[in-house]
Amino acid sequence: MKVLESEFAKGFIRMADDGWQLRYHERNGGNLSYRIRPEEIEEVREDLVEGDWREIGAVANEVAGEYFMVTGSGKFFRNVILNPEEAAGIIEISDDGSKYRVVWGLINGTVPTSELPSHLLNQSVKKRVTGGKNRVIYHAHPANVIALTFILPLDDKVFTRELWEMMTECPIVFPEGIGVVPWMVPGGREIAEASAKLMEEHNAVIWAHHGLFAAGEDFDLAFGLFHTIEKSAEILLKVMNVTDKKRQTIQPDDFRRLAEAFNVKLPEKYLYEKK
Ligand code: 2HA
Ligand code: ZN
Repeated sequence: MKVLESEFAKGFIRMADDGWQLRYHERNGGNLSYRIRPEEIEEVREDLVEGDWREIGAVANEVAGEYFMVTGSGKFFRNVILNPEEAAGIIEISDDGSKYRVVWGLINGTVPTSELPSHLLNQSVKKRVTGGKNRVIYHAHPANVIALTFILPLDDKVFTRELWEMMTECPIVFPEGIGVVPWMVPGGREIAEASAKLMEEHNAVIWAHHGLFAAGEDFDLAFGLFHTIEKSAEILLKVMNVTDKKRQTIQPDDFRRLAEAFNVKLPEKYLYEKK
């Protein structure tokens, strides 16, 4: 089968286009990776080639030998649906986790996303902590989340609690909370390692004054998490636009009752009493 006939490629392209439609991707902003199942790669084997091995810039040995569909560096998300073979591609990771080679797409000299180290380190951590279930890592520049990084303290506990309060479903969608990385230079190993460390505990990590990373078992879950967090940030900004004091909100004991009713674990560190 051709790569573009496969369900995973169709899901990847649809998610990229959804992100563009929802205004998460100005210009070439954002990037997406999907860890391909062995049976999915076998289905498209006839369509693959073997490029030259190149350095990743970080060691991702927990995903050694795996195949990923990734977006291309400098490519615009709005073009993924029109020209997926140039805006995206499939890479194979070497057996020592330090190199990759292109096996499909990324044509006309395109290279994988500039955030490849972050994607592969996050993919490594999430693969391990989910027992292999997590497959998608998604990064984009959602306006409301970014705006909050100028207003709230850059603290996991504050971001998680404030975003939980904005919609009752939030703590059910991200009970493990949201990690926050202070401003750092993007594209390298340092920010990749800082993010991956937070991904041990969270499925979403905010990069201050830059954007958001979300992880998920499939495209729906990763995109749904990203979308929920950005919508919650939008509500919080709407409230803040009107007042700096909420008349009423969801209280710590309400969250505890919610956790019981929906059978989720909400860490107590997020349920502090506010002054
Ligand atoms: O432009 O989002 O973080 C791609 C990016 C870099
Ligand atoms: Zn970015």
